[in-house]
Formats: sequence, C-alpha cells, structure tokens
Amino acid sequence: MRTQVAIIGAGPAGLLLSHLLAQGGVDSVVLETRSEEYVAARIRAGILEHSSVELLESAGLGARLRAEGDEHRGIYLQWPGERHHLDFVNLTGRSVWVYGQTEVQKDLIAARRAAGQEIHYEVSDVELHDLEASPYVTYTDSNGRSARIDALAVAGCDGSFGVSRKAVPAAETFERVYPYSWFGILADVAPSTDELIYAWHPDGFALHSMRSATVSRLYLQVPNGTDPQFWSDDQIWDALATRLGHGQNGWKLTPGPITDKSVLPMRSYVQTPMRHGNLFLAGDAAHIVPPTGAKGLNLAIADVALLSRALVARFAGKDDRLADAYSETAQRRVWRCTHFSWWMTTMLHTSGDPFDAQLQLSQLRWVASSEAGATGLAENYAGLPIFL
Ligand code: RFL
Ligand code: PHB
Repeated sequence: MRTQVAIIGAGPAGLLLSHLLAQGGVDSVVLETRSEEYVAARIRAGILEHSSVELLESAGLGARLRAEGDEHRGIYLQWPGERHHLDFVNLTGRSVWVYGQTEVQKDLIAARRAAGQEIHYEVSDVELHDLEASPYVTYTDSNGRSARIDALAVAGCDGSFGVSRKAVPAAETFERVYPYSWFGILADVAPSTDELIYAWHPDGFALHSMRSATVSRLYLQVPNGTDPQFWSDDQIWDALATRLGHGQNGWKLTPGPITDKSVLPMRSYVQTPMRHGNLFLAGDAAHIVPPTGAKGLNLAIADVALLSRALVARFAGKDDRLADAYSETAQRRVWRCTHFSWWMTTMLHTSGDPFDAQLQLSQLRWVASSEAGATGLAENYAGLPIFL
C-alpha cells in the first residue's frame, strides 16, 4: 500500500487530520488498534473552545454541533458560600460549546466514511520504519495478515500509549503528576445548572458539566488509586451535593441514575520536538494536560489544524517552511494550555495544606472580582486563535 500520509490513530486528531488533508488534496491511510464501535463510544472531553468550533465549521463538520450542541457564555466559579459567573462573551467576545468528544468522533467517522477514507481498525503490532528517509509502517491487520504502508510522511496521532511518541529519539520530556484523580460519572438526569460549575471545597474539587438537556456529567476530586466500585451511588451524589453547594441560596442538585463511573488520573506531560524526520506528532501523542482547563481535545484540534496546513504546503505546494516550523509553532500553544491547565488544577484541587487553601481562596476571589483576573481566565478557557 502506498499513500502520502500514514496516520497512526483514529481518535479526533487522526480523523480530523485525514479530513483536512483530503480537503487540501493530500491522501492518507489511517490505522487504529481499536474497533470502530469502541472508538465511537469512548466517553471523554466535553468542551469545544471558540476556535475549535470555527475550525470544525469551516471544515464542513459543524452542522450537528450547531444543531445539537449548546453554546455557553461562560462558567461558574465557586467556593463555600459564594458562586460567581464569569461571562466570557462580555470579557473576550468568545463563547464555548458543550458538545462531547464522543459526538465529535461520530461526526468525524461519518464524514470520513462518506468520503471513502481508508481506515483500518483493529490492527496490531504497528511499527514505524526509516522515518528520516523513506518512511513505512508495518502492522498486522484485523485478519492476522502482515501489511505494509509506504508513505511520504507519518502522522503520530496515537495518543499517550501509542508507538509514535517513542519513535522520536532523544526527545526532551516534561512531566508533572498530581496527587489526585477525577472520579467522573455520567447520569441520566437534566443538568442542575445552565453552565458548568467549577467548585473549590475543603473536601476536594467538584465539577458539574453536562452532555445534553437530559444527560449530566459530574466529577469529584478523589485520591489516586480510588476504585469507583467502592463508592455507592448515594455516596457519590452526597459528595457532589456537599461540594457543589446544594441548599445554598436555594440551589439544588438533582440526582439521577448513574450510567457510567470511571477514575481518570491527572498528568501534565509535554514532549519536544513534535517531529523526527518525516514523523510528525499531534494531540495526546505529544502532550497530556489535566482536564481542569478542558484543553485536551482542543489542543489536538489545534495541532492538526497546523499540521494539515504544513503537510498540504509540503506535498501539494512543494513548500517545506510550515513543516519545518511545525513543532515550534505548535509548542507555543501547547505550553500556554499546559500552564493554564496546571493553574486551574492547582487553584481548584485541595492538597490538604492549610496554607495552600488560603492561597487558593485568595486567588479565586481575585479572579472572580477583578476584571483583569476574570479576563485572563476567560481568554485562556474560551481559547486563543489557532494560528498564534
Ligand atoms: P486519542 O483520543 O487518545 O486517540 C488516539 C487513538 O490512537 C489509537 N492508538 C493506536 N492506533 C494505532 N496504532 C497504535 N499503536 C495505537 N495506539 C493507540 C487509540 O486507540 C486512539 O483511538 O488522542 P487524540 O486524537 O490526540 O485526542 C486527544 C483527546 O482524546 C484527549 O486530549 C482528551 O480526551 C483528554 N481527556 C479529557 N479531556 C478533557 O478535556 N476532559 C475530559 O473529561 C477528558 N477525559 C480524556 C478523558 C482522556 C482520556 N484518556 C486518553 C485516557 C478521559 C480519558 C479516559
Ligand atoms: C466534561 O464535560 O467532560 C468536562 C468539562 C470541563 C472540563 C473537563 C471535562 O474542564
């Protein structure tokens, strides 16, 4: 098999890249270890920032998002006794959209299928070869047969556990592991809030998010290593009610049937450079952010917006300048989002240290009461332009 770009991974980064490349006249083949059903059903991020929505829309992927997604003007920040709304539209002119990654993934799969994109699911033994000269990828297909793809470039979009990240020799890595995790639930109940609530509480952080008018998504800070089965549904709702301020100023949290429980560890990780010869990394393959800033999916989208432009210029326009600048250009945004996600995380999660708690509350009061503080958060949350 021969193609211009071999894309490893059919998550949002890989599928959106194949879509944007096709629109620029560059062909690709996508390899994915999981099944299509598994990839389409994974529950992950929920927030699209302004520029991600613009990009999806300009790529012809915005119809269902606009019809079924929910535009939010901002978020609530709260701590015991106080809840403040930050209005991103007033502060920065930009909104965010609640539209689950699961839905983005389904839209991408549908669009790529309609375009006849070659996607090989349930492959194994993926290996990358000769990346500095004539790249090729070998793998075992879903029928157990050995296969090979020769390409002009390889795009590593295979997430944090893939093979691409490890194929960059002498990469520099930066990492921060946090001493807590997120316990996430999905519940068949109308959200108790119109916009997301990020809550600081002495028992730990809590977040009230949502997926639709009838499905809520909520999170609790828990110690690392927590087994979700040790929490009964009643314990989960009680902890959420306490941390989210049920009963304060008449606000009520309505519980409902829990349909999914999972624990998500928190990590910041950046690997640089995002390129080795003809291999280019994008999305979680190159960086991980803790979910507090809602940046993981948006960063993956921003990476492939840059990478598709660079590869189209390289293969359709015979111009290497954008490809040569890719890693450095992408890293500017990666580090901005890495800082913002770390800042939101450390401002909102309790560490057990009373000094930290006072600093966090002081910071929260400042962000909620100062236009400069609120604008800083809003600019980062609602998102910077894709091409910084
Ligand atoms: P993905 O979505 O992980 O997709 C990578 C794809 O590559 C496949 N793969 C391989 N394919 C071929 N060969 C190999 N050797 C392969 N190894 C792996 C995988 O099966 C997968 O399909 O990365 P991508 O496209 O870069 O997209 C990034 C986003 O998915 C990610 O940043 C966010 O989902 C992060 N994230 C969350 N972000 C939030 O903002 N809020 C959340 O609530 C949130 N929840 C999550 C998350 C990430 C999670 N992961 C990765 C463990 C929950 C989870 C469980
Ligand atoms: C989600 O809805 O899953 C979500 C929303 C905001 C975050 C993280 C996750 O910061």
